[in-house]
Amino acid sequence: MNLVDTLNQQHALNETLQFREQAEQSIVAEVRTAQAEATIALQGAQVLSWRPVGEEPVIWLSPQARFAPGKSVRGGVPICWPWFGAHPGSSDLPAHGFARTVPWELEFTEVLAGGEVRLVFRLIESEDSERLWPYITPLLCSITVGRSLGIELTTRNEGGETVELTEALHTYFQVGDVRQVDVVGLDRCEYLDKVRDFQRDTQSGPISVSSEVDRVYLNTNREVVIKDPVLKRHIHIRKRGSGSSIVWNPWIEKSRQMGDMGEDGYLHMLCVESGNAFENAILLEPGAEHSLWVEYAVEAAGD
Ligand code: TA6
Repeated sequence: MNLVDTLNQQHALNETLQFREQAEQSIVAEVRTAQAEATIALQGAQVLSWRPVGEEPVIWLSPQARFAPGKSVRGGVPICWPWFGAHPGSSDLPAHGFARTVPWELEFTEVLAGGEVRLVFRLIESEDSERLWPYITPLLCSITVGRSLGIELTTRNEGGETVELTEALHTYFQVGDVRQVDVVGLDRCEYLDKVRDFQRDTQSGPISVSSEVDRVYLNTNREVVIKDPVLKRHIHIRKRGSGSSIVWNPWIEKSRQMGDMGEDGYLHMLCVESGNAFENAILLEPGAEHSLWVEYAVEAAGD
């Protein structure tokens, strides 16, 4: 029996949750309920789509996203772990760690009392991953699909030494036109501006996008809201266990260089990532556990 059949036999929940092959060796879970639809890839436990019933999709996936084993997928909610950004010690190691490009095991699925569907995935360690990260730190990702989308990333340190961890849920949100969007909630927050060689600055008022934006906002646990006048909605981004919020849009030239953003893709996406990066790194002592949690919700809004 192939893996898709095994998954459907062990974890399918009638029409609510089914598994299928999305592309060559890329298996996805399809969630369909009265509240929402979502697609989640087993590689990286990566949410690829989420759409509450009656809404436009909330999570953006590039029309040129490539699905191949070991390759990151442009869009959705890539999990950056156990480091965020460039590897602190070696530039030839993959940016944003390896969690998003390795297979995960589906531990269990359930339908919650409120009708939401919950899936819990566990990262599968390997000799390759242990070479990159020689620590015993099992990683779980719990994804709850309903009118809101909840994601919790839990790292447990089962080794004998303290580990320094950086991480992020690198979420691509779909917007009507990024040039007309305002991002609020980070006013007066300090940030590192990657576009200006990580120069430190302080946010003044809402964030708007009219060129490449790549900022790591530090020491903030605040809720962030994407105000989208084209789609006439606000996307609320709540988080716990996260000291950093990263705002990124590659704009025109960077998109062209990346080659998998699709024609004008940058106009319809905005990353607001919740994580622990730079000085917000997590020092996880032996026996300790750390969870990063987010919840995304959409509210109709005329402005
Ligand atoms: O989170 C923003 C960022 O670090 C940008 O600097 C850009 O590199 C982006 O992530 C995408 O990274 P990726 O490795 O997915 O192409």
